[in-house]
Amino acid sequence: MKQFFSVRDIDSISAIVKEALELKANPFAHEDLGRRKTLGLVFLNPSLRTRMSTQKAALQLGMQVMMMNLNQDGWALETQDGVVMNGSSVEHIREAAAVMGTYCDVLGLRSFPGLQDREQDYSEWLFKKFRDYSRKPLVSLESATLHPLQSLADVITILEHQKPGVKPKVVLSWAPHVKPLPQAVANSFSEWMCQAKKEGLVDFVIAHPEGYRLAESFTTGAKQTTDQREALEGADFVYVKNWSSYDDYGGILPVKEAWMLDQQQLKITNQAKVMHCLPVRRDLELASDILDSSDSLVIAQAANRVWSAQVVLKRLLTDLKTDL
Ligand code: SN0
Repeated sequence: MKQFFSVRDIDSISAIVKEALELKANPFAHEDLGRRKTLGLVFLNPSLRTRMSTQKAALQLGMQVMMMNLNQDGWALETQDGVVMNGSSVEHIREAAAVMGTYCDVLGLRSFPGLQDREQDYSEWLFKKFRDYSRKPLVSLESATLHPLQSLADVITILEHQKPGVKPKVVLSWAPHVKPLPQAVANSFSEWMCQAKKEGLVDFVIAHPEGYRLAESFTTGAKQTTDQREALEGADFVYVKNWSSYDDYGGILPVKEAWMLDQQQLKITNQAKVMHCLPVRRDLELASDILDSSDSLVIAQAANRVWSAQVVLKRLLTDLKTDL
């Protein structure tokens, strides 16, 4: 593996989940693989789970880890070419990424979308520039359009908690929010679920209000509906997540129906387990009585972030070794 940006960077979901569960059973089995290798985690936006789980995963592989909150601690970054830097930006991404590439063997980058210009965000220009200028294998710690480490942890959690012998019905259900959030978590979950469906592992439905459809490139193969009730019927897993509009890009549109999942709606499901990537706003996105019940998998999901990061780092490190 040379980068981890999307589901397209892996061959088989069942194979990578199996490998992740082997690491979960035996976290220190490869503690020498990352010896004398350095991981640099670069953040342009806040993070709790990604930061801590990826660091823990790297340490368990014997790596050294450096963190950089580039927006807070670094020089003001210029990301555009052809700019005379006589304003507030101090350092160009060309030099900043290249320098960090000389210090690190593997890099990770978190960068949210601006949510102003859809084409620009969906071109993933920042991730690509950082990858190209750093000249090192790059892991997405959530980019403008995708969050693959989260989705891998989500698939691990679903396959661990599924009822034996039945193909689970998984529903991605839009939730209300007060702020325009990226589509990244939803796009990414959908992309991974569509691939899991192809591998015969799950059935997958997306439920969202009018105006909230996701980009087609990430939803091919998914059933989509604006009827939340219909989607929830017989569901085994409900993944709750807000995203802003893709069509009315970055917008928050008026929604008449009550989309926040609560115990009442859960009754239509097949005793579904409820998922959310966190952070979650209680009683806005998801009812606190669900979060506080045994129906919630949110902590198990967050715990599995370690194994999703560790399997990805393990594969990147293995390829570094074979390059030598
Ligand atoms: C991010 C998102 O992409 O939805 C990160 C999720 C892992 N979530 C937020 O920015 C939440 C912000 C808020 O104010 O609730």
